Amino acid sequence: MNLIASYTKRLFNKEVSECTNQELYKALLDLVRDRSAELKLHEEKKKLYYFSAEFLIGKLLSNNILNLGLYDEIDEELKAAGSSLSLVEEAEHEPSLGNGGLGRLAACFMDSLSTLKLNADGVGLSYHFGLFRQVFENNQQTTIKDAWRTGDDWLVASERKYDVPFKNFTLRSTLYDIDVLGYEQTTRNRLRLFDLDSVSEGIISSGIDFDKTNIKENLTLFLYPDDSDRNGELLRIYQQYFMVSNGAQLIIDEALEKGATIEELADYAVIQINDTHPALVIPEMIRLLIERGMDQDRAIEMVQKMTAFTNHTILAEALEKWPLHDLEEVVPHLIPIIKELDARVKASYPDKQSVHIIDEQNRVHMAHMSIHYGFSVNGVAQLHTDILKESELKDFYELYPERFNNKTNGITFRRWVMAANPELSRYFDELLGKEWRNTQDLSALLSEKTNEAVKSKLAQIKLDNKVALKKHLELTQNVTINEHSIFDIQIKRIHEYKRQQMNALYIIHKYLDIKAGNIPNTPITLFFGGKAAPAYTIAQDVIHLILSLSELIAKDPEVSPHLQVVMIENYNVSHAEYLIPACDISEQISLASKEASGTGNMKFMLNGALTLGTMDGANVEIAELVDPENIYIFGKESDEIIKLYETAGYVSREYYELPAIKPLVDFIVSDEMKALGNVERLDRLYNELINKDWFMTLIDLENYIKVKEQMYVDYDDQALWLEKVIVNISKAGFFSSDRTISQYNDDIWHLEQ
Ligand code: 26Q
Repeated sequence: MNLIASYTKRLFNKEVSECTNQELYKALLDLVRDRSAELKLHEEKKKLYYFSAEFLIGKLLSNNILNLGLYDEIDEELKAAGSSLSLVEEAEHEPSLGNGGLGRLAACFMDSLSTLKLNADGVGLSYHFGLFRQVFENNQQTTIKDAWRTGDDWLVASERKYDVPFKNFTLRSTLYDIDVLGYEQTTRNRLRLFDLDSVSEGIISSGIDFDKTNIKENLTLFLYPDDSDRNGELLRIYQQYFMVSNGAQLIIDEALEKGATIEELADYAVIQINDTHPALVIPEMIRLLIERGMDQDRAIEMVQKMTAFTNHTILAEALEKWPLHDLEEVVPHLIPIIKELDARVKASYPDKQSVHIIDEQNRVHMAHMSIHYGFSVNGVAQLHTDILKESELKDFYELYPERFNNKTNGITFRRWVMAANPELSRYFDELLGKEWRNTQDLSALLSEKTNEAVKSKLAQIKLDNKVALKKHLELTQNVTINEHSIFDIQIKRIHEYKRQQMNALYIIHKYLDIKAGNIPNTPITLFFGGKAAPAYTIAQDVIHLILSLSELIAKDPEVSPHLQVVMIENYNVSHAEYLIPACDISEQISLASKEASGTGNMKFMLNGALTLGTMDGANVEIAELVDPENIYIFGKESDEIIKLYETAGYVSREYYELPAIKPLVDFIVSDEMKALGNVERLDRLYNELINKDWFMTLIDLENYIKVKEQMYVDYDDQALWLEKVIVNISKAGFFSSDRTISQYNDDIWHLEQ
């Protein structure tokens, strides 16, 4: 009972009960650091270096306390002193070192790697501000910088420093480490984040604007937002090269320090590149090996044996292609190597332009380089990998069928149920015993499917989590929600392919329906959360539409008792931890073939929400596991969508003219919307939907409305609804990232266990 007291005494000369939450946070930070330092680093020969431009780790305090096995003890001590872990954690500032799914996946993987006792570090950048902070003003997104490095953070400066050569100057780095603890382990791994010594926060002018050309002072200031229109920004290349050159030097040094010779490097290191953002590690590592005396053929062969690539997208516009000219500007010393790599491909496949690294417009295809000069390529869900093999990367699959493999994504149960939903976790303990915490096997719950006591307990936990979310939103954004309503949630980056705009059109449908006198049996609260890339105009317009609808409905006394729309400001991991446990309906409504996997879908399922989704990404695997009666699937399937793209067969106007659809789309530019919204944004979105609609919002709209209405009706039969919930939870074990990481290790990395 006296764990924290010794720290508060030493730091503040106070009892635990006399401390502010900020002081308690500092005390616990020190306590966790001391305990972490007692955990050993791995000593096995081979190490995985997981290279990623993003690690969306979220707050670490309660996660680390949980992994140290101190959760209950500390929470009790805090509660006895009138506080709690979740209150103390309010004092921690979440690091925003990722955009969305890819970054969060990397964080879940780090947790699983440590838990599975695998020797593995993450390699990335220590951005000073990470992704922007989102603020709503006049129903629109504005962006400000997010200072997360408060001094009371988890970064620990190391002694390692490297020089990274660019065209006209050399920049120096410092390596910062963040410990990554596994669940109840005696060993730890680290996140290795490089920062630029000469960086200067003073060059930020206002908001998130800064001098883009001042590389010596800006390189690690910000994380790039996931722009949908890529305009070959040089700074992004500077960042990527800085990350991989530092990482490659670290790999070589660590191997040599263990007594390796440079010839043996591949026995000491395997590199996973998380999408193409770190792909320049291939030519950089080749360059460094040559510099250390290896001949070129051998260096290329060695790097090829060490490097594996994960693809996270099939959106053509998201595949990185850097103009050779830009690379010449930034890293001229890599150009001969990239040209050599390309020449070898062209010599082998002279007529197969689709697999060349440098194309006819002199652009360097990072994915192509990663596939030719790596030993493994994987997609992140079965459907995604199949599409890569059959269409996007078909020509590569024909050349190297043995390199292609699937690794369906997963999530760490430590954060996404044990820490985020402790009440549900304790109930699992009670029902199933504690073993699920190590195995993530919840299948024994299935036999409780018709147990009324279990159902009512699950309903009680859901209500408690709704109340917790209600309090959280009252505190953070001053809105009040109805905990007795259906919680229908869509939280993810704002992107046309994810189709938040389709959900918004549903809201219009429901609004008009209620206006016409059709009152829903149970009130409905629709939640949205997500940031839009600042350069992505249509995504901004979608946010504006949702916020305007939210205001319209809130101000309408006829409708507001039955329908509420809440857009979460600055959606991030911490908000997700409140939203997901409180959810009834998980919106996974991407246009089929476009969402590589999704991982939110898995988090919701685990926390007892039912999925409303298309046959896309990992939804397909969820549907296979739970059977059709326990999931709400709608919309066209991927084969048909892919065919429509090939034949340019989708004409949005044909759908717009349908009597059920036209009034909904027209409402966007109605007088009542224009009275409270920005006319330019509303007009633009309206025109986009009727004239282009590249991600086919209207094609699935009618079917979506129908299935969603059915879902609301089914919710009222709580006995049956809870049976479906139980089936979903009982099948969620497959989506543990421990399973995913075991598969990566068995098939790709082959680390000692
Ligand atoms: C690229 C170039 C320039 C600027 C930004 C970017 C950039 C940044 C981030 C491109 C893509 C991303 C992020 C992609 C991403 O999050 N993909 C998601 O990965 C998840 C984990 O595999 C999947 O579950 C999602 O389906 C996929 O969308």
